[in-house]
Amino acid sequence: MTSLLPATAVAHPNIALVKYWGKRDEHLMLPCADSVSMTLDVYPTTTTVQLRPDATSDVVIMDGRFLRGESSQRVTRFLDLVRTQADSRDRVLVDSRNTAPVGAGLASSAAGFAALALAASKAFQLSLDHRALSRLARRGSGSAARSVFGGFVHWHAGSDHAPDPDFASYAEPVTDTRLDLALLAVLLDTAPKPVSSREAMRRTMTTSPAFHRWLAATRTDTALMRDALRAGDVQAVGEIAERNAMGMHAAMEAAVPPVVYRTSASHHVLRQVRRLRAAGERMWATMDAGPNVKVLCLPGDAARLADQLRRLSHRPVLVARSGPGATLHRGEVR
Ligand code: 2P0
Repeated sequence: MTSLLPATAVAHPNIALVKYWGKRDEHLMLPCADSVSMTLDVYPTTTTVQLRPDATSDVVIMDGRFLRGESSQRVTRFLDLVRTQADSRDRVLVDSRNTAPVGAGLASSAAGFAALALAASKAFQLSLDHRALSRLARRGSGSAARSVFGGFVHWHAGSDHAPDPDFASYAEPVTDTRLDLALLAVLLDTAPKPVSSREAMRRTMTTSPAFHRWLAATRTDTALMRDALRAGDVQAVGEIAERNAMGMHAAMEAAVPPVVYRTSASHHVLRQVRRLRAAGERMWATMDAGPNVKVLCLPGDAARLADQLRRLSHRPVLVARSGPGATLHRGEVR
């Protein structure tokens, strides 16, 4: 029996300190390696799911517009997973609102699918624990598995030798750390990505001679990152995060044809980060599937370093802190 009450959930984007890049199973969305992230306190996505038992198709509204084509089908395929688990054929109305500005590089599918997984599972009255919710969110977008939780999060790749590889790949919070980090995002470019991250991952895996070396390093980096978080060692966390991200971009750029997200403006900011660090500042860079440079630092240094980066880049710099996991509240579909 399903409820007709709408369910509303809120989730935040996350930034990976050890990156997820490459799937070993595209259908089940199983990553090649573990990753470690920090959920942010900025730009929540709020998603409401309302069952429409008499309808013949799902309706998806994103930021006030009807979603069509492949984006809408991706949501429907995800909802089919929820329907299968709930043993229901009910169609739904999804109303999702993002708060990230276009091009911030933080309007990720992670917050979107984490919020959708929570709202949809509640609307269909599935009782999922957090781990099961992260498995479900993963099926929408890999990194969404991590946005189910707040603070630092470890997404386990699981193993193909596990009895159920889908079951073995879930995220969980990192509880053995007291480290508090800030993230500065230098917003360099608002143009759409030249290549979607899904296609870029595929191309990197299949054509980049540097991919397997990066993947082997990433497996080590996850263990080292967990140690560094446990020790509260900001320098080790920063160094691992920076080299892991730069190695990921080097691997992408060695793909055929190359996947190039770093622009001359990105390289300019990366050089400034290295220069300031050489002058004694504790700051480390990371980048995702776009040109924006994100900088990890201690919260007490964040405002000052953000000012320096604004002055040096002439671009807006966003300051984020550690944020909460996905949460639920009942609401009305507007
Ligand atoms: C990450 N990124 O770990 C990496 C680093 C971007 C660069 O997760 O295909 O949108 O939906 O699983 O999660 C972006 O990839 O990709 C991502 P899909 P997703 O944050």
